[in-house]
Amino acid sequence: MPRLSVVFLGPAGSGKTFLTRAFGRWLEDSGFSVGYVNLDPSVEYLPYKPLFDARDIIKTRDLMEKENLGPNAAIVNAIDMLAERNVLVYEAIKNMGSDYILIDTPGQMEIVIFRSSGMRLIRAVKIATTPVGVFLLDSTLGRWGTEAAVSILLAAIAQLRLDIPMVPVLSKSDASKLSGGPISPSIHVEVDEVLKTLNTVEAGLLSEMLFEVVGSVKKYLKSGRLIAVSSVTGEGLDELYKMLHEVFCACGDLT
Ligand SMILES: Nc1nc2c(ncn2[C@@H]2O[C@H](COP(=O)(O)OP(=O)(O)OP(=O)(O)O)[C@@H](O)[C@H]2O)c(=O)[nH]1
Ligand SMILES: [Mg+2]
Repeated sequence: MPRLSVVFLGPAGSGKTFLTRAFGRWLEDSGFSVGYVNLDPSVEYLPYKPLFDARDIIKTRDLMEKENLGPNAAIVNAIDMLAERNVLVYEAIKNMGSDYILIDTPGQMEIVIFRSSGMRLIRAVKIATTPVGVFLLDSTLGRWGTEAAVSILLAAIAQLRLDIPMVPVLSKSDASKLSGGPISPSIHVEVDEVLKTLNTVEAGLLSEMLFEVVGSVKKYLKSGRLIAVSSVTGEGLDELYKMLHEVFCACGDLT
């Protein structure tokens, strides 16, 4: 049976690390074993105990001090160094006996998505397991209209670059202030509903462009739903599990 892994991706501070922990706990409470992987060499505190930790290979802070680098140059160098040793990532993940492998990634998602070293790391994950990406978008920044449409687009770009199926997820649903918009705040919305709000609420060139672009890419997404989750209340974690399984099963030989 193929090994299943979930790769948490998204902009800085979108909630990747907390969701890795919250979803891991949800899986453990449901009787599954979970292997945690930290691919972020910059993180100071982790709320879970990783079986593989990028910081055992390189710490961004050490690079800053030893090489006199600024934070951005240091994180780029750290990911490059990690990618050079991606065989270690591959071996660690391959040897994990857990039911699920949850992979936390750096906040600077552009390094993972747009630089070859980030892509090399994800390739190592792909050789060792069958991954599905969870692309987080902070719902406190907006859960409908242009924000949600841009989120869907970002998830599609991540899918395109990394060549793994990507599930877009609105994080921090408990803290979302934008409830009661044209889409009632619910556990999930259909991508089509998001597109409708573009037309009715936010007329203009940006909405028009998003309507057309998202309308075109939505058929390539692995899910027509955009679900909302909270790592604080646990809202939506069961829905996330169901959605991941739909995607795993859609991948073909996983049942
Ligand atoms: N209210 C609320 N806050 C959250 C939730 N998830 C994360 N946070 C908060 O958001 C902040 C960032 O969360 P992280 O999980 O560290 O985000 P991240 O994407 O891993 O951050 P980087 O790795 O630094 O990019 C923290 O202060 C958390 O307390 C959530 O579900 N609800
Ligand atoms: Mg993090």
